[in-house]
Amino acid sequence: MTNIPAGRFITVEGTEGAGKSTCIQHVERWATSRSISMLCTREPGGTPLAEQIRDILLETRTENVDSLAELLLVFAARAQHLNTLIRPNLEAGKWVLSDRFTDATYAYQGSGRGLNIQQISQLEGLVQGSFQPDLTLLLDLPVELGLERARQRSQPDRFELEQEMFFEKVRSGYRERAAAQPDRIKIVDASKSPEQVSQQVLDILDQWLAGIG
Ligand code: Z5A
Repeated sequence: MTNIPAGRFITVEGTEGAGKSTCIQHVERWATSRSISMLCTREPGGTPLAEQIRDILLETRTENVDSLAELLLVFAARAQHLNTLIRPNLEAGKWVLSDRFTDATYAYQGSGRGLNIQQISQLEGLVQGSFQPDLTLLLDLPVELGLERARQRSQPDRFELEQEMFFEKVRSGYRERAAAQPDRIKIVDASKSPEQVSQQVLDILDQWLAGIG
């Protein structure tokens, strides 16, 4: 039997309609089956203040949103989320699972909006120090397929109104990060059937736990 270490931080990432919500349910069930106490949260958001910032970020508006203003709002929400929810729970020994984290900032604000990666990295250092997720599941699928899935679901928010090219850049940004950090970021082929995606997620979790337990 694998020893369960305390306080691990897992994130789930992906482009539009990748199936993060479904993946999160798999991770939660996997954790429960191993008696792991896990807090599930999301970005932007996760605390009352950060959720208010999320609303500001996602709301469709006629005013053009400056990309730097967007970046600073993302990190403001993250500082609150990290310092008042994520870190205290990890320090108490709980596991934390977040629907998106800083890889999303590199992908959306960096690759998607074209903001300077050095500036993102500086803000990351300011807000997080050296703090990083222990494991990131990157749900990867062709942009067109994800948008098709997402369209069947709900009214588009401000990000979802972007053109396909924006999401192509976001996808490339994510894949480049996964290639650069293969130990932490594990790619899941999210174009497969729900059962096949679920199996990939469980295999990654089991292998990873065996490596750290
Ligand atoms: N953002 C940012 O810009 N910078 C940052 O630093 C951060 C975030 C942290 C909100 O994120 C926005 O914030 C996001 C990036 C930006 N904008 N966008 N776009 P979000 O994560 O809350 O929003 P989202 O990307 O739109 O996620 P979502 O709505 O939760 O989508 P999802 O969870 O990936 O998809 P889903 O709801 O699980 O699945 C979509 C549909 O596909 C649904 O009907 C499923 O039943 C179906 N599905 C799922 N899996 C399958 C398979 N395998 N086959 C067929 N159908 C499937």
